[in-house]
This record gives sequence, structure tokens and C-alpha cells, in this order.
Amino acid sequence: MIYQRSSQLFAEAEQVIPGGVNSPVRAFKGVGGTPLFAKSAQGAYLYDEDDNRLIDYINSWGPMILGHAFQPVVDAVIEKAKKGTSFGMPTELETQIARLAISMVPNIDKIRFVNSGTEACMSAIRLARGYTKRDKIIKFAGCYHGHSDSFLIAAGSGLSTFGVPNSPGVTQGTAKDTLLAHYNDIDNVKALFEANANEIAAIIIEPVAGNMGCVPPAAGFLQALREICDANNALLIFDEVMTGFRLAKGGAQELYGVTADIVCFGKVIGGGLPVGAFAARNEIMNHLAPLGPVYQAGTLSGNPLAMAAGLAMLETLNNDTAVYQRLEEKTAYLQQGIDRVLRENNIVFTINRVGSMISVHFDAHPVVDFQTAKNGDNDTFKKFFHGLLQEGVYIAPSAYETWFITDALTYDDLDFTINAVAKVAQTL
Ligand code: KE4
Repeated sequence: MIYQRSSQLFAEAEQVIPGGVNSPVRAFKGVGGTPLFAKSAQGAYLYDEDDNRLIDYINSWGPMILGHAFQPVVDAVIEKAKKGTSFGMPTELETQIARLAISMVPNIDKIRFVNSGTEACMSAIRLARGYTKRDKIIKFAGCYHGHSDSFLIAAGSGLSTFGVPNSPGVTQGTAKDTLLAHYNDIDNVKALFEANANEIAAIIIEPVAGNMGCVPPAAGFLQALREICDANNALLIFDEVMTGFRLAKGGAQELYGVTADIVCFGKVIGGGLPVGAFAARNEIMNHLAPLGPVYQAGTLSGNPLAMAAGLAMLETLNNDTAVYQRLEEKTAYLQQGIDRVLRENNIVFTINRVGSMISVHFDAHPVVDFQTAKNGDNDTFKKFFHGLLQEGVYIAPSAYETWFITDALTYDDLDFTINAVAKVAQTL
């Protein structure tokens, strides 16, 4: 495959956009080489600017669960655009998608729409702090909740329990209110609560982590977090930006049967347009402006085009009783195929999967948290990524990302992918 046009476009983009991209992960820094530029996409296939056809396993990092250019979404956006693109006023459409989301997701009475997953998670911790009148939050190493200051935090020194900034521009003042825990380590979480008694507003977690590869919660871990929060009058926030409407209609809450106090959404809920959201029971959501004192706002929040896309997406998922079973079966088939061909080639690997989230790690040991995710052989991953790209299969350009399966994939596409993995495995 040639990438001449993408390379040329990247050189031009670098002149006017920092790093040539509007989001760092697109720049291929994790795998080397120059990023591809998308020209168009349809269903499971993405066409780059050199007219290469790629089977897409990124799917815009999750939203395209039903495939690119999904007709009901496209039609809804076109129809809505003809009537105006933004009003800065409430519209009936927002009530319609709010009602539908609330009917699909357990334990939420109200939802507030924003424009990104970052905004959803940022607003959720502000709401939790306002509701509990406490300042500190616990997040987990390897979990990503967007680029709001409170989340760009690294582990502090061994002795301290609070975090330190992991980006310039984040202040110590902000970092001290974020405590960093180890995913799947409940004793570590208990120790943080003991060391910060009555100061912790909330735990925020990806109930299935997707930003260190796909890392499932250990059996009972989420329920244990629920119990710790109840015992300490803290809130449990599920960041379901990735898992929401993907793992089940009701997301991870439904899949694991664990109740969160606030749930954050993004990606699928917007059908590919900029939508985030956060939701909770009335007792919590009624603290939000203009009803309550916790301020949160947005010029384009509830934008008609984005709401039209999201509503078309959620209506399709809500009405198709078999879509999640199909996604489960397709992803299991892919996992079994990749497992078989990597074993046949004596490759050292482990595959993590929950539903239609899957990741391949080049390490023999189980990947259960950020530390074990970092043990993966990144040089092998780079060869794997570029080898698949040459075969026409486009996976996430980082060992710390998850593949997102779309229902638009056929079993022929899956067999093509498995065969491509078999070819690449011989070069690793
Ligand atoms: P956005 O602000 O990028 O819409 O959402 C932030 C976010 C929040 N929570 C979770 C669990 C997320 O995965 C994300 C964003 N995911 C990344 C992919 N790992 C988006 C890709 C990117 O940064 O360009």
C-alpha cells in the first residue's frame, strides 16, 4: 500500500496544526510512520486519500458501532441541517433523546448533554464535588477520562497518596485533589479512603478500561467499589464514554449489574457527531444549574444536528434486540481466529475482550492493570500494526488502545482480518 497523498497532506497539516493533527493519538507517535488521512468511509470500510480500502477497527474510536455513514444517521442530519444548524435555545429533539437514553440506561432520572467525553467527565466530577462538598477524587492509573486538568495526573511519590501533574499547565493545586489508584486493586482503594477520610467526593472509573488496551474489571471489583463508596458517602462515577450503548443497551451497569451514581457518555451516543453526556438520579442532577448551584454550560450543547445523529443511533440500537448478540458473536469469532493463528506462529501474546471491545497484547502474562499493560512488547506491536496496515486492516495506532468492532463487519471481513494476522504473524 502507498501513502503518498497522506504523507503530502500531513506535511501541509503540520504547517498549520500542531503536530498536524487535532488529537495526538492520530499522529501515529505510538507506532511510527506518518498518519493516514481519511477521504471517506462506508460501513466497515475506510478509504484513505491514496484510495486504499481499509477494514476499520478504530471506527472513530468507538462511535461507528453500526458502521460508517449509517444511513438513518446521515438522513437525520441532512434533514435537520435544512432547518437550521444551531439555535442556542431548547428544542424538542433534546427531550426526545434524553427520554430514550434514560429508558435504556439503569439508575438515571435526568441527563445533561455536552460536546465531548472530556466535558462529560469534567462536569461529572464537578457535580460530585458540589453534591458531596468534598474536594478529592480517585482515578485509576491507565484510565483516561479526557484532558481536563483533574485527570492529567500521574502517581505521586511512593509515600504520598495524592497525584502530581502529568502535563505542563496542570497545577499542583489541582493535582493534590486527585488520588491515583491501581485498577483491580481494591485494597489500594481502601487504603486511599483510610488516608483521606471524609475528603473523597467520588471514584471515577472506566468500568471496562479501554485506554490501556481493553482491561476488564476483576470479578467483584466494581461491586466492591460500590460498597466502599456507600460506606464512605462518596459517589461512584462510571465513565461509560466507551462502554455506554456498546457493551449493552444499558452499558456496563447492565452488563455487570452494578449501580453507579453518575454515568458519563460519549462516542456512540452522538452517532459520530460531537456529543457527550452525564446522567444520574434526580437527587444528584437537580444540583445542576439553573436548578441548583453547580454551574455547567455550553453554547452547542444539545446541538440539533448532533442530537439528530444521536437519536437515530440510539433508536436503532434500542429497536434491534439482536445487535449486541451479533457484536458479541462477531468479536468472539475474531478473537478465536486471531488466537489460533498467533499460536500457530508461536507468538507470545494475550488477548483481552469484553463484548465488542478487544485488544492484543504481546506479553504472555495477563493484562489486568496499567503496569501489566506496559509490559507488552511495543516493538512487536509496531510491526503488527504496520503489517496489518499493509494488508488493508486498520487497527488503533497504539498498544494502549482498544479495537472497536462494528456490526457492519461481515464474517468475510473477519476471515480477511484473521488471514491478515496470520500473514503478519510470520514476520514478527
Ligand atoms: P473525548 O473528549 O475525546 O470525546 O472523550 C474523552 C474520553 C473519556 N473517557 C473515555 C473512557 C475515553 O476513551 C475518552 C476518549 N477516548 C480516546 C481514545 N482512547 C479518544 C481518541 C482521541 O483522544 O483522539
